[in-house]
Amino acid sequence: MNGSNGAHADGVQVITLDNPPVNALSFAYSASLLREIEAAEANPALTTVVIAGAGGIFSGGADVNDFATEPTPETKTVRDVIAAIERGTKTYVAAIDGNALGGGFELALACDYRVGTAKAKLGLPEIKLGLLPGAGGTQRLPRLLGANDALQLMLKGETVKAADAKAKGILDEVVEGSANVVDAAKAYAGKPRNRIAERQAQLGVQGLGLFATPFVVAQAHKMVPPETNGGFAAHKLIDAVQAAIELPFERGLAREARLFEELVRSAPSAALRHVFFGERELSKIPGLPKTEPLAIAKAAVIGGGTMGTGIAITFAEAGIPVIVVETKSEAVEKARETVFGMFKYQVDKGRLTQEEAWTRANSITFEEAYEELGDVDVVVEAVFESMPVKKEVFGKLDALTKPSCILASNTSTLDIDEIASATRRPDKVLGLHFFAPANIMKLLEIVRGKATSAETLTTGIALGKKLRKVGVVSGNAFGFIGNRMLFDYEAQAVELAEEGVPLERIDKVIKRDFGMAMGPFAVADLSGLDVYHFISQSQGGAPLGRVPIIAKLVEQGRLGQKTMKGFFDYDKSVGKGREPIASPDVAALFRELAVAAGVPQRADVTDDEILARCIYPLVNTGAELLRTGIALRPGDIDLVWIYGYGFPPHHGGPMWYADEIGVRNVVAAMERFGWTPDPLLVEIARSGGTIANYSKELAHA
Ligand code: T1G
Repeated sequence: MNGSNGAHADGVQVITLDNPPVNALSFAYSASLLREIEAAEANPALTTVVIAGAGGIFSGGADVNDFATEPTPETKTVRDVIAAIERGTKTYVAAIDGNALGGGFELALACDYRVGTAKAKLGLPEIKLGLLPGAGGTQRLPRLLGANDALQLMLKGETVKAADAKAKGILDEVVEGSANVVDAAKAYAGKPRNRIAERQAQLGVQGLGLFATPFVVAQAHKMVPPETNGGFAAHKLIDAVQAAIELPFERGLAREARLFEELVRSAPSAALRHVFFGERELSKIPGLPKTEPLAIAKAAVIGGGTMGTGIAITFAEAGIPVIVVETKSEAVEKARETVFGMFKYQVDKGRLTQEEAWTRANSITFEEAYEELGDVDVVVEAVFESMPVKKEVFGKLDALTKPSCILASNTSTLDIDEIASATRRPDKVLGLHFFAPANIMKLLEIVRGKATSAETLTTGIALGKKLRKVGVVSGNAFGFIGNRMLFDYEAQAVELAEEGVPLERIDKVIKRDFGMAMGPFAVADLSGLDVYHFISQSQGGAPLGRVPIIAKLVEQGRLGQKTMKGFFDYDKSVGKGREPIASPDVAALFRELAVAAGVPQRADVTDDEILARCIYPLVNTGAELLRTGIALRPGDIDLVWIYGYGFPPHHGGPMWYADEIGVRNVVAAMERFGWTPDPLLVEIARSGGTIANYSKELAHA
């Protein structure tokens, strides 16, 4: 815990933040750091204190684990360390190598000077945790950058690289090499104190431009989502910056602290912290023997359609050369055009330089023959969703790729074990289920078959990270995790429409009121109603819902966005053809089929019932996936739905949301709807527990 290793000869003490893995400024570590600052302040031989970070990182900020505990009046936090610096008499210099985030950046902001290496990255990402910078960041950063720039940086939670930080005046100097940054910092020894607050405080509020208030604050409140729909922290952060503009420094700090306390106790922040830790749990697979992942130097994708080209681009953007195989020359050309078109779009949008796009595009080659795959390390198959077709492809791959090559299928619903049976290497087979568009969507379902080896699964997880995906391990069952839940969710939306609830009202409740990225009918139109119909047929022909609405719509050619009409109509002049428009014809067809099937028409369905009947199927099916071991943890299920289907992260995902509502209440609602709650939910409701805690007990069972 001791971070000081100070040589005092030149009146300079170096204090090194050393609390692996990210030098988090936990309550305990802050207390230790405070003692070191106080000792330095008491040492008359010192003029300067340099604060550096060990392990190639300055600090990842306050310890997020601590927010689950109630601090006592004796608890020391990073705020106390910063207050000691603020009232200190020494000159403080931050020597920053690597990340300085959250409280780490705030600690640096309290110093008089900041020196960084070229790898320094500074940011206040608290908004992503449903928080605001609670250690003076909302008061010091506006005094350094001006209110507007500071707000933008904090509301986006983005990091600033060294060169930009120097240009903005956040860093006083950028040096090459981590060893030099401490020496460079020492060179500021004896320079006058230059605390941002002091400097600006003398200027009073005019220093920040009082005129800024009406524009900056009012405008900012308009730019962020409503407090009840993902914007709670953003509005409080804006309030804190308003205090920086209008109040003296000390009072601004007090207001920031009050707003922080309100946020750290809030449901959205608890949900977002659950997402933060859930993402870091994903690669921890209980019972998986520890093995090294295989090196993936070269890849191949079979199939150059929308998914195949998107997957190829994903590999190229991760710096892995990739071959796209299509068996017909015209399909090869189409795939090539798609890929180059995508990179050109990125350049036009300014997301890539011409050179970056060129490098990436050139790392993708196109072939008609499997014979070119002799030296690839992984193949992702992305051909038509038909088992015979897939088994033929895997048989060929098995014959033509090197023995160590991993064979993955991008199938969204088919049986990985059956696909693997077409090869002599089932231990090397797994599912890598990308979500469309594959180069944009972050979710990747990593599906383990019965024979998938630990090495193969470990490699799949490592590859997911390399491809910058949120990789969730799933067992091998119909629909894996996401789509298995999606069908039950869609079925309930259809049943509500059968009872006479307008489709556009259902989508409004789910999208605009609850916060899903899209409503259930818009999602179905995006995926394609023919896809739903095909999957229903492959599962024995039962319709989604109680009437064959999808079969009828497919018959009428209403396939969704791709035909400009599905559940909704679409018009290229409205929202680039992606804005759903209610269709009286579809409403009439629903009524006709529902009345013929004897489905009672209701005029008393409330928005609350719509929400519950659409979201609770996710909870019920999620519980089944947990109970049957298809999903490892409730957090995994939550991340699938946040990253794959746009579930509002400030509700933490469907399983977290069920805990927010209370499992007893969810089960009672299910029984009112006439559903059969999953036994796991009934067990949790009976015991008065939570899904989150149950899974922890399960993990330790
Ligand atoms: N608190 C607690 N644990 C943390 C942590 C943190 N701030 N940051 C990382 N970890 C753990 C993480 O759970 C994982 O644990 C391990 O470190 C490696 O993380 C008062 C209120 C720093 C860029 O939001 O962005 O300061 O799984 O896999 O990819 O105003 O971690 O090994 O057991 O992510 O190298 C604000 C969050 C806090 C930064 C490193 N700070 N962290 O990325 O490693 S609130 C943040 C990150 C605050 C103040 C406010 C990244 C990273 P395990 P990792 P990485």
